[in-house]
Amino acid sequence: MRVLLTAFEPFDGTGLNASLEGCRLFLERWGAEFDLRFAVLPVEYGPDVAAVEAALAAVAPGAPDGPEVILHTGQATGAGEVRVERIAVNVRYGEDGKDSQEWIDPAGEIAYVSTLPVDALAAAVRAEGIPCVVSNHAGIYLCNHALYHSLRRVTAAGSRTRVGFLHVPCLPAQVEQVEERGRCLEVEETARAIYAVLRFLQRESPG
Ligand code: PCA
Repeated sequence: MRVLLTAFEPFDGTGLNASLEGCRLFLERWGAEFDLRFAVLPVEYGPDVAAVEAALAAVAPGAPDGPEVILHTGQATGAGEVRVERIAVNVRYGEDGKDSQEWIDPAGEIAYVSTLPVDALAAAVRAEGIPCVVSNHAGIYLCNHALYHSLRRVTAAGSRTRVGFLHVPCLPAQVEQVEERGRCLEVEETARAIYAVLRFLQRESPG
């Protein structure tokens, strides 16, 4: 199964991003089981989707369908469980930071629904003993932005590429650095959650 997997750079001052650490461990242990390209996205509107585009161009140059799956991952600060995101909304923070909000694309669809089987994926992760829920809102920061972009892109292209997003809790090391965060997950659990999702999709993939 051809996969584009992405994580985000550290952005919260801890020097870590749980999605990046989880993806790295997943790649080390199980990456070879997939035809996979990995990209790290900047936490900045514009460069995030440019990095997605650059990775897609490299995944399957000339292959009209691109990867079979685009799985974005990101850190959900404060979450105590893995969240399989169902919906990307056409809203983002403004240029001046988190005090204002604007449309991602004033002419765009109000929202897109993930084309991954989110309920089945959450169950597959829970079956591994890892807390996991379906979430209907990825927020309006970069995680939602990347998911909105990729869903819009494959929809516009009429591509069969399936697109989704896994939001993962902070790592224990991050919680120690920033006390009020409270909840976290070991990196091993995050890596196994990513593996459970991709293995589930690989099993039901026609190829
Ligand atoms: N989490 C943020 C942005 C990058 C990341 O890992 C979010 O939830 O939008």
